Amino acid sequence: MRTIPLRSTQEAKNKKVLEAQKIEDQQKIIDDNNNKQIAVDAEAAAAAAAAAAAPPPEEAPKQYPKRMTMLVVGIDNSGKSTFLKTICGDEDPKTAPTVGFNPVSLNLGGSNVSFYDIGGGAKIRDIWDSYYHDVHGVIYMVDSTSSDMKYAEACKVAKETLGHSYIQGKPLLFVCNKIDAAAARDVEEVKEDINVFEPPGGNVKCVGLNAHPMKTKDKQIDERIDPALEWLFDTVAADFENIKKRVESDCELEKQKQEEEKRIKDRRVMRKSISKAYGVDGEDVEDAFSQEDGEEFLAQEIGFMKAEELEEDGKEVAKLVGYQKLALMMVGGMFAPISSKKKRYTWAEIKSYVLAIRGEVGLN
Ligand SMILES: Nc1nc2c(ncn2[C@@H]2O[C@H](COP(=O)(O)OP(=O)(O)OP(=O)(O)O)[C@@H](O)[C@H]2O)c(=O)[nH]1
Ligand SMILES: [Mg+2]
Repeated sequence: MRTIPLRSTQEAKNKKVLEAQKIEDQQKIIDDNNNKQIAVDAEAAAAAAAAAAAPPPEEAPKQYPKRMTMLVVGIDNSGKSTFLKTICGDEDPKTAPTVGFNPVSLNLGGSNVSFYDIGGGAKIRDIWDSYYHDVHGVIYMVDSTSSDMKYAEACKVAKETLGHSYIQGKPLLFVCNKIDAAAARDVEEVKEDINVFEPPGGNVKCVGLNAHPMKTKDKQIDERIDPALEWLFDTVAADFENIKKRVESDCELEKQKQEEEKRIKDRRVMRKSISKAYGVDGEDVEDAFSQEDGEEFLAQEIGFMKAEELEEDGKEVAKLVGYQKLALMMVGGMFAPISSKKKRYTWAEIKSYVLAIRGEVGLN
């Protein structure tokens, strides 16, 4: 795996200049000494030479949070998977359109960065927002060479995504990819079209680059990639405690939202099942047991061997759902959920829930 140097290119160049200067200085001292013909102690000279030959002291590695998670989005063909393959060391990445979600992991010494690579095809975009709450930073990628039609689509989707409440305010690396291709739009133009503001010292950075190493002039990894990534990691790390708290509260919000969606869906299914038991609300009668079979089925659903073991309240609920198979499974799941994390309902609670749904379909 390729190691990201985590030092900006300019800093790396400065370091090289300093190292060259150091060697030159050491050489000058040796020459001066020779010229003056000073008697040099052999042992001291050997020590000096060894010190001169020793590599410069290593820079202390950066301390990043143990785990950081980055979302990588943008519509199809923007180059997300290529970018991730490149930063993982693939010199000639080959990709196919990503179907769904593909996690990519990068090791930075003591910390691990997970990238969520999500397919950008129109049919997959529905799943994007189920990942937003969970990430500390975002890489948004646009193909700067796309046709006008595709570009308009890219701008519309980018505005929606970057305006999402789980995304807004998180460190954002905005990438205009394929920037050296002849048909590439200018970074400033793309920024303006998508309303991306890059305040100095803020947590938004825009960069034009080539994600594919074979598309750069020298067929090497684009030297704009590492500093851009380093900026993102640094920016997330600098405000990590706050971002982490935000992710935790967004995760809680998301959990509540999903539970609410599940409640609504379950209610809809229960309504349909009860309707199927009685042939109401536009449904045909389907999967309705006899009283005897229905009670036995519900008893087994909640772990009893025989129907007689079922409480009277349970039998009443079975009757109220018209002994319909799916409805019996659902009320059984409410009374005796398989998962210990799920709420257990009493027969009285289940009965009032079923009565309310019967009311909705005109059965009371
Ligand atoms: N010219 C050029 N082509 C690139 C560059 N980066 C990626 N590509 C090409 O763009 C195409 C799409 O790249 P992918 O990485 O698969 O795009 P994606 O964003 O992951 O697409 P989906 O998974 O469908 O969302 C591929 O043919 C890549 O080789 C680049 O820097 N320059
Ligand atoms: Mg992809």
